[in-house]
Amino acid sequence: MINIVRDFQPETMLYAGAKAITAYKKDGVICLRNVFNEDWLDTIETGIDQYFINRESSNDAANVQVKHKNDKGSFHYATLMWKQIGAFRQIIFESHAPDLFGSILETQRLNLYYDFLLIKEPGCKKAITPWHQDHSYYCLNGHQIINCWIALDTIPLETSLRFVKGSHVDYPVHKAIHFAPGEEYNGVIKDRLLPPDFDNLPDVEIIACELNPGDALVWNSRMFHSAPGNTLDQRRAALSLNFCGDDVTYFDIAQNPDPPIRGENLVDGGNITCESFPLLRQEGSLKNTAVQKKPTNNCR
Ligand SMILES: O=C(O)CCC(=O)C(=O)O
Repeated sequence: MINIVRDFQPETMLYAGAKAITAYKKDGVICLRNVFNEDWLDTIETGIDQYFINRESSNDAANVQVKHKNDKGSFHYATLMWKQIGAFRQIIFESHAPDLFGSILETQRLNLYYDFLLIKEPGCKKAITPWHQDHSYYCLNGHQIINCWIALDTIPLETSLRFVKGSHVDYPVHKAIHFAPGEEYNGVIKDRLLPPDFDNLPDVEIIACELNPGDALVWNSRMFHSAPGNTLDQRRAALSLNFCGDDVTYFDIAQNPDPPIRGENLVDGGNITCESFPLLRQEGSLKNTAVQKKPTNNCR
C-alpha cells in the first residue's frame, strides 16, 4: 500500500513554515504546493525549448536521451543547464527558490549544487527510475543537501516519485546505480551495498503524492526513491534544483560523480563555494523568517 507524502502550503514564498520543516526532518520528504506561478513555469518552458535547440548542436555528456525498445517516447535528462541557458539562471538567481527551499535546510549559507531536467515523454513505459539515493552520486559530504523537484505537468500517482519514508536516517549511503540500463560509473565505490528491493521488503512504508504544475517535492539526498515509467499519454516533466547548506563539504570521491563535475579547486573536507557551486545566500541574507511578508508575485 502507498501512503501519502505530507503536503504544505508554504507560509510565504520565502519561508516553508515550521510544520513543513518538522515533517521534512522526520519523513525525509515533503510536498510544497503552488511554489511556482504560471510566469515562472513559462520561464522554465522557455528554458526547455532552448535546451532542445542547443542539444541539436552539442554532444554534452550531461544531456542524456534514453529510448527503450518498443517504447513510444524517450526519457530525457540533463544537468548544468544554468551554465548555458538564461531562463534557468533566472529561476536560480532571480526567483524566490533559494529562500523558500533554503528555509527547509535551516541554514545560514546556501550553495547551488546543480539543476536537473527530467522529461518522460508520453508512453516511455520502460523508463523506470530504480531505487536510489541521490547522495550515492555526489562528491559531497554532509546532511544539508536537498533535491527540490518542481512538477511541470499534472503528475498522477501512476507516474509519481515514490519514497521510503524515513530512509534518510535509517540507511547508510548505498552504491550508485546508473539510470541507463547496463551502464556503470567509472570507479564506482564497490563496497557500498546495492539498494534494497523495497517493493518486496516487508515493513517498509512507501509514500507518494499527486502533483500539479508548480508543486514541488523536497527531499533529503539520503532518501531512497524510485519512479515508474510513463505509461500515460501525457508528458511527465520536472525541473529539480539541488541546494546545499552549512554542513556540506567537498568529498574527493574516487568514482565519477553525477552531476559530472567536481567544482573548481576544491579540497577534500573544505568549503564547496566555487564557480560551479555558487554561494546563493550567506549569513543574514536568507529571507527565511516567519515574519517575512508575501511577495507580490505570489503563486496561484
Ligand atoms: O523523475 C524521475 O523519475 C527521477 C527523479 C530522480 O530520481 C531524481 O531527481 O533524483
